[in-house]
Amino acid sequence: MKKVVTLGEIMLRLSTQTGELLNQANALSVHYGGAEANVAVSLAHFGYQAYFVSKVPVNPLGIAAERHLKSHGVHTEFLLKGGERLGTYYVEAGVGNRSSQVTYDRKYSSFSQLLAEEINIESILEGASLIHITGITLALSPALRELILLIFKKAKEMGVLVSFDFNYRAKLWSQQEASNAIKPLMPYMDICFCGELDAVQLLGIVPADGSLPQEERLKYYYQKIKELYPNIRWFSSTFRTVISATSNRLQGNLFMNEQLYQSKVYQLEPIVERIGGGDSYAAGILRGILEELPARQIISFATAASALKHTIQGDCNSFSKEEVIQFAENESGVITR
Ligand code: KDG
Repeated sequence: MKKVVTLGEIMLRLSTQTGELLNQANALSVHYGGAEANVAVSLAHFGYQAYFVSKVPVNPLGIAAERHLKSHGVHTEFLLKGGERLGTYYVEAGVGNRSSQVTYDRKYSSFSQLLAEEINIESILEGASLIHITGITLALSPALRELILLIFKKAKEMGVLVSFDFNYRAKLWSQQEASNAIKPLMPYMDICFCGELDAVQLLGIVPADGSLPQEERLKYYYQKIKELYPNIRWFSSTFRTVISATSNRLQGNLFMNEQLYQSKVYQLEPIVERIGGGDSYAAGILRGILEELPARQIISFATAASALKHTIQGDCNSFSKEEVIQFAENESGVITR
């Protein structure tokens, strides 16, 4: 079983019931989430030894966050204990034409106060096949930005694949701040999850001709980024055509060996929960790359994993590799458990 590592913040998530605003709620439902934690959960369900590196407080919420990870089979040996609090976020469920809203309450969280010297980089990377980080982690502090640069450099020395998902969150930082933080990391990446807006707004790529079909534009952006950073071997993202608040079309895109591969299009209807769809997708791509699958299988598996995530509550996916494969192969788009 291959070792894979993700590093980021795990948060308590409190959400309203559908049809209820946060300022009306008398009860909130509890989930635990965080982009890199969600990826670790998916990878554990796909059969990897997934390690999640983070820091949680010594209190019942820290214990609950660790219990969440362990219940999904994620290894928590590198989960540090201490600091002030567990980051929290609130989700006001969307309905009809009103989309869902996220409110962060994560300042001074144990993870955001983490110092680079608290992490033994060599030991977290020892024996690992891959490390995955997202832009959310970079947004949280200068010390985390410094740590991630050190980790990426060491990973390259140790032959560990480096995966990065832009995951830009406008509520956490400006485009300029994100651009300044992400650009120095680009020369270390092997796998990059980014879309059109990331390419233009964060990497400064000249916008593609808007009259080109979406896939041609994406190909253009990936080629341009690859000219600047030839080290990146895989680029990926999804197209989500928004039909309504409860229905979308989802298609995965993978650019490798100078070619763009696309999955079949899933009609997601009804959508139970969108949060974590991108993380499930990323984990699916990572699994395909680690298994050295052909491009079409990689993209088919990842998009199916993401489509399945939209059918369940919470931030993370708990479908097994076999269930995702069954779903991907089933033309009717139905899964039986
Ligand atoms: O990708 C899903 C994440 O956005 C969610 O789990 C919460 O990590 C999170 C964040 O910072 O928004």
